[in-house]
Amino acid sequence: ASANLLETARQQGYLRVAIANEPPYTQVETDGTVTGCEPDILRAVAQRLGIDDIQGIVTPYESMIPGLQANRWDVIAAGLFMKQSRCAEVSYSEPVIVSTESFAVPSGNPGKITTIADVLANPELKVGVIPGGFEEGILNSAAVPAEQQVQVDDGRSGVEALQAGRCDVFLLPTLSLEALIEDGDEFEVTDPIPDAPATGSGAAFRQSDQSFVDAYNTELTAFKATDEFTRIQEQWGFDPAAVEGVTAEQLCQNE
Ligand code: 6CS
Repeated sequence: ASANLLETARQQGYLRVAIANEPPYTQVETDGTVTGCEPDILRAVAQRLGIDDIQGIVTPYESMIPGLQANRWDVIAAGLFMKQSRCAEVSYSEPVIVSTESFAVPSGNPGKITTIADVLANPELKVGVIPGGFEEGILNSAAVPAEQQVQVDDGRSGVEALQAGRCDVFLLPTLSLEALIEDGDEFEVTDPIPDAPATGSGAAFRQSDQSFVDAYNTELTAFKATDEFTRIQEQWGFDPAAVEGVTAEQLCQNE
């Protein structure tokens, strides 16, 4: 860990951030600019702390916490949803996003899959999931057998797995699926899954950088009260009201 992340980042002019390139949570522009709801909020709060910019590194979800611990980046801002095991390993800021999970299913949803219980009730049904992702944890907590889980690298690979018939449904955040699946496609996105936990995320730092996290939270609280915070949420299709009054402590109870 850096002796003093705030001083180092101010001097070098940026924070190194792990992202996923999964719109609308995270997105890399063709010119390399890192954007999406969480990076845009991270950049704004970092600037309030006197850090000019952020520098993004695209990495799989399962590598984000190991890479943070190995000092390959300073922060994760990827919609890395809070839960007990992750909160034991990193220090999260207060949440900036509260969102939902859905299934991508064949149009018309012939299998009538709308809940995790539906998946559990049909041992033949194969569900696409990203390894190490929050969705894999939802399936494991519900004791969905490993044989029913098909691992896919990222959102795009999940849609390809559906198209190739390697899985029957694909579990991912609602808004990520909506960004991947065009209207009138052969697939559609279900309503938010009622028996999946609330998905909340904020920036994740090394626990040794707790003094940075404290300073970050002070500026984040002030930023949340601005029109700019609302504008960023709405630009990316998130509901700014969903995170109001929700704390990291609450979201860290998720299994
Ligand atoms: O927290 C996670 O692991 C999940 N978050 C997002 C925004 N997409 C997929 C990933 O598995």
